Amino acid sequence: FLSHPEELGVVAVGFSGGQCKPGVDAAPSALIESGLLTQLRDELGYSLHGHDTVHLYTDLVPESDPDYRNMKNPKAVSAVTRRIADQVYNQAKEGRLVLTLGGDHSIAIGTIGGSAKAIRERLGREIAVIWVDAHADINTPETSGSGNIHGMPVSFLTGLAKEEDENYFGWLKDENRISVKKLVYIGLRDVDPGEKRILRENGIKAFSMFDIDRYGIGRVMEMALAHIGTDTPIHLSFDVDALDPMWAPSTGTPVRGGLTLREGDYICECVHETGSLVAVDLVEVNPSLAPPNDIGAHETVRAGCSLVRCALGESLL
Ligand code: NNH
Ligand code: MN
Ligand code: MN
Ligand code: MN
Repeated sequence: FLSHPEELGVVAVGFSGGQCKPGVDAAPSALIESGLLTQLRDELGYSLHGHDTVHLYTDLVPESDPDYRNMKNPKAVSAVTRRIADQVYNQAKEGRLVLTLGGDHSIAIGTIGGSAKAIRERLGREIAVIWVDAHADINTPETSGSGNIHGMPVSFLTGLAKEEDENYFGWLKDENRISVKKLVYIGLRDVDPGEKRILRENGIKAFSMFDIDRYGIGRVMEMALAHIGTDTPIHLSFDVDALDPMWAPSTGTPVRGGLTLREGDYICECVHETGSLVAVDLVEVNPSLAPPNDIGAHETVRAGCSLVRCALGESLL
C-alpha cells in the first residue's frame, strides 16, 4: 500500500492536553535522544522526513478553554489534533509509512484521521486499526467519568461521538473516520462500564488480557489479523500502558497484569510481517512519572523504542 516503503514520515508530537498529568509532552524528545530515529535510519535503512522538529503546538492552545460536553481542554485538543491530521495526511499522501511519537493518546484523533483520509484518496481503501492498550479509549464525552479526551479518541474516529462545531472536532468528516468493523483491540484490562456497553452493542472485536492468557499471543494475533482480513491497510496505535508496569512504569495510568515486553514486540512484529502497515503511533510514555529514581523512565523509553523498531521490521533476518 506504500509507494515508498523505505521512506518514513515522522511526526513528533509533544502534546499532553488529552489528560491531566504533565510530562508526556517530553516523550518524543526522550525517544529521539535515546537514539530511536538514528537506529531507524542507520540500522533499518529508512530515509526520514519531518524528523527535525518536535511539535509542541503551543500556538494552538487557547488562553481560555472551558469544559464542553464534559470534555477537558476541548478547544486545544481539537485544534492540535486537527493540525496533526494535516501533518500525517501530508506524509501519507506521498506514499510513505508514517510514524507518530506522542504525546497522549488523544493525538490518535489526528493520526488516524489523517491516515484514513490519505489512504482513501490514494487507494480508495478503508484502513483497519489495531489499538493496543490497557484501555479502550472509546468513551463518548457523555460516558466518560474523567472528561479526559485521551479516553475518547475511538468514539470520535468511529463516529459514535458526533459534534458539529469545528472548534470541538466538528472538522472530522467521513473521510477521516474508520469503521467499527475494522477495529481490533489487544491488551484490554481496564475498560469502563459505559465502554463495555459500547463494545458489546457495536460488536467490536477485542482481545483482552484474558484472551491472551487463554490462547497465547500467537493465536490472538492470528485471530486479530484474520478479523481485519488480508490485503487491508493497517494503522497500529500502540499505547505503552498496554505493557505491564514492570516493563513500562512511566505512563499516566499504569494497570497491572499487562503484556510482557516480548508480547508487545511480537504484536508489532506480526503487524510488520503482514506488509500492510501504513502508520504507527507510540503514545503515553511519560518520562517524568518515574518513581523512585529515573530507572523507570529509562526502561519505559527503551521499551517504546523496541516496540517501534519491531513494527518497522528490525526482527527480520
Ligand atoms: N477510561 C479512562 C478514561 O476515560 C482511562 C483512560 N486512560 C488511558 N487510556 N490511559 O489509554 O479516562
Ligand atoms: Mn522511494
Ligand atoms: Mn490509550
Ligand atoms: Mn491506556
